[in-house]
Amino acid sequence: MSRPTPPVALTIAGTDSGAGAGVGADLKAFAAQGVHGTFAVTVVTAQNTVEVRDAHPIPTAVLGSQIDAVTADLPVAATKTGLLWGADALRTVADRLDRLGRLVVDPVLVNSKRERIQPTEMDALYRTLLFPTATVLTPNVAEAQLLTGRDIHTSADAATAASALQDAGVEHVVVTGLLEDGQAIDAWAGPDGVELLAAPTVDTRNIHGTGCSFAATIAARLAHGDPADVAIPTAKDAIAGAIAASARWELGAGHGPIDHFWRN
Ligand code: PXL
Repeated sequence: MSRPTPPVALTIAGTDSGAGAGVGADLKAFAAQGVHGTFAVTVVTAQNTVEVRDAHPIPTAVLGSQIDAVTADLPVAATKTGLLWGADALRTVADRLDRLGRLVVDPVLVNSKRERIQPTEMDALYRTLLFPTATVLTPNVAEAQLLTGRDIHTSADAATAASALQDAGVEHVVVTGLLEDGQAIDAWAGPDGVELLAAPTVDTRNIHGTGCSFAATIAARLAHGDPADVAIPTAKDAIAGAIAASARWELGAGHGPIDHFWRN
């Protein structure tokens, strides 16, 4: 029997050939929430659980035409942006904000070693072109440090940084990935103040793509029509469950993927 039409979400992100992070993770996160996932690729990476070997940027004209093709035909209710490769890719997205539905911006500025992988001019472009339209912003600790110029060591620092980033015109900012007292803490600044979302840390190497998946799950819930203050804690629980479920998986010699479908 045919089931109801699912909502549609779009991810604008890079690919990870190991399918731990990027577009592959986002599509799984969308599917786990019962959302039809679409995608526009910014950069193709040759990557596994251990390393990124190569990166081939997609011409911005082709990035734009992917977004145009999807949005011309499918009812995109929410979009997540991930790795945008260079200032022109960011401008290509910014030119199309009116067609993206509710927006989650995951500003990917550093690699897993916390080294910068995008030019510094991107920081200001994110702030002026994308943040004001975003419903939710999800920098990790390293990205929040770059975007605010403040050091983040404690959950209190993360909360301060999240509040500071609201000044760019975003309603909800979640600074992710702070480890403190055996808890994985996200500092969430919303319209009513700051809240800390905590989950027990899990002893596992399989954490590749957690940031991508968290942001994509928020976008999926927004596509369903959830308000952001429901979507954000729902996504935190979904990803905490996914990390716990894949803790003992043995996929690859490095940081393996998480179990998006742990509830299925
Ligand atoms: O998690 C950041 C990220 C985003 N996008 C792509 C990635 C990664 C990390 O590996 O590969 C494509």
